[in-house]
Amino acid sequence: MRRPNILLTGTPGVGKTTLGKELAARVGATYVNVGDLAKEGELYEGFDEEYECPILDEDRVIDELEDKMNEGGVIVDYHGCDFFPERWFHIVFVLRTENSFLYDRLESRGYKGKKLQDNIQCEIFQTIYEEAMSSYKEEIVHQLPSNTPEDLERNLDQIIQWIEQWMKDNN
Ligand code: DAT
Repeated sequence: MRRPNILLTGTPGVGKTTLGKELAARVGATYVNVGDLAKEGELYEGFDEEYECPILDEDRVIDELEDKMNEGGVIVDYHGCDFFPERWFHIVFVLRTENSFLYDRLESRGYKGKKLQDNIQCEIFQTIYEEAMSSYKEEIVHQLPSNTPEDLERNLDQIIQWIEQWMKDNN
């Protein structure tokens, strides 16, 4: 049985992990958090002093995931999207959160100063949405509002419906 691969992307704090884990649990898919994967395998190539974070070794991340992606049924969660092979994903969701909500979420995660401001700006300038639109076919890229628990439920319902339709059409 063929199953689709889904990319969940967007600015840190928009709710990718929350949605991805719940979605995977409900449909029995494999959830992959690229940040955690990199941490576990130390898939880094240096440290970014300005952003105070390690630099992802994108090639090694791709090598690590390739077999799993070919099997299908994988939900990938990452705050960037331009380095994955385009062929991996059948649909791309860019989660979007209003500033006031995002600010509170990032602050309670301990972000402050430049890191907090940069992430808020990333959302205001819809940086990740534009990255997704230029990295994948526009018709497979969808924005999802991710402000409230009601949004989360609606997003889950919509994605599950889409998966069921995809499975019917492709098996
Ligand atoms: P990300 O994986 O994009 O960094 P997350 O899933 O860790 O984001 O969520 C960040 C915080 O926001 C976390 O405390 C859960 C909360 N959250 C996520 N989605 C939400 C939603 N739709 N409504 C309210 N809070 C949400």
